[in-house]
Amino acid sequence: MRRGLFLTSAIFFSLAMAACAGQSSVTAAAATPGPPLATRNVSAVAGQQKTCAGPRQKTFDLDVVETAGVELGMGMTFAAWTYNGRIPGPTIEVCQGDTVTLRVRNKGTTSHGLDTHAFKIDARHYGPVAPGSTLTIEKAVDTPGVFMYHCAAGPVTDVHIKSGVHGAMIVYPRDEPLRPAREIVVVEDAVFGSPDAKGFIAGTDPARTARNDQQFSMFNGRLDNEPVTVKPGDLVRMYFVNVGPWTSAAHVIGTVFDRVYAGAPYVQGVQTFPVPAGSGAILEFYIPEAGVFPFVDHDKLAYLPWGLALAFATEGVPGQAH
Ligand SMILES: [Cu+2]
Repeated sequence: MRRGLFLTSAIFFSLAMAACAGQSSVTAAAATPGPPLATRNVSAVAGQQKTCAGPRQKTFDLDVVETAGVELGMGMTFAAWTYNGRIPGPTIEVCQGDTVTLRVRNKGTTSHGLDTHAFKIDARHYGPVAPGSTLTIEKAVDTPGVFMYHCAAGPVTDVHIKSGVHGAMIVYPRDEPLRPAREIVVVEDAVFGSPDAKGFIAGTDPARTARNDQQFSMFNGRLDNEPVTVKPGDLVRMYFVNVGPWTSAAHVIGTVFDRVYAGAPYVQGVQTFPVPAGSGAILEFYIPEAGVFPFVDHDKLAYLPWGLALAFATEGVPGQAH
């Protein structure tokens, strides 16, 4: 069974290693952070400095694509509906004060739209629009943070969001420099359909979305995220969005959040931070010493066998890339 095999995979090995790690503690922040971090599906961010130094008018093109199947890992394939053919959609990076134009081409067979939580705008601008049409939304953004964006499809919006049509949008503060950190984007989402004998999930079951009854939850649209390599002393800044279902109990095993930004002001010294469905938070934590530090949803530990853990691991940990 795939699940059985996965139990012996790197994540669980890493959890065991975390329990017996005995390295000396490192608490100082790295003076110069390493490069930004990435997962299998979500690439590294450009970051605050580069984004805020860019033009104050930023335009993004997104295509709504109803796929024949995207790979999730663990032998699973899901006929997802998506932005740009992927789950989650591309990370949108803008700076406070930018005027942002989103051009959404509906390449699907039914109506789709786009709602970004970063805009303050008449909700009717979010669509949906008919197949073959382009939805254009423009607004200046003035509230920094990490925001969810997702399909807006009228009364069937819930099914569309839970079919994969969602992503993260970062609005960097313009005048408050963020601390040097290793940055990463993590979107928690889920699949609401049953796999056949070949692991193919043909689509979303509306009865299951209505019950918030997921087959499994995922980080960044994958069941097979590999450990992310960090160094002792690194400050990690995670731009986290929870698509749902339910509230995510965001937690890193083996450390305490140093700061959490979910609006202003930030809070300090948090063991587990609640992020409701449809919201986001910027989670900052230090890698306290050599070892393994898995990011989890503490209320969905039942999905650990489905890979719902994103391990941050230092170099040299067995099973970890060097
Ligand atoms: Cu849609």
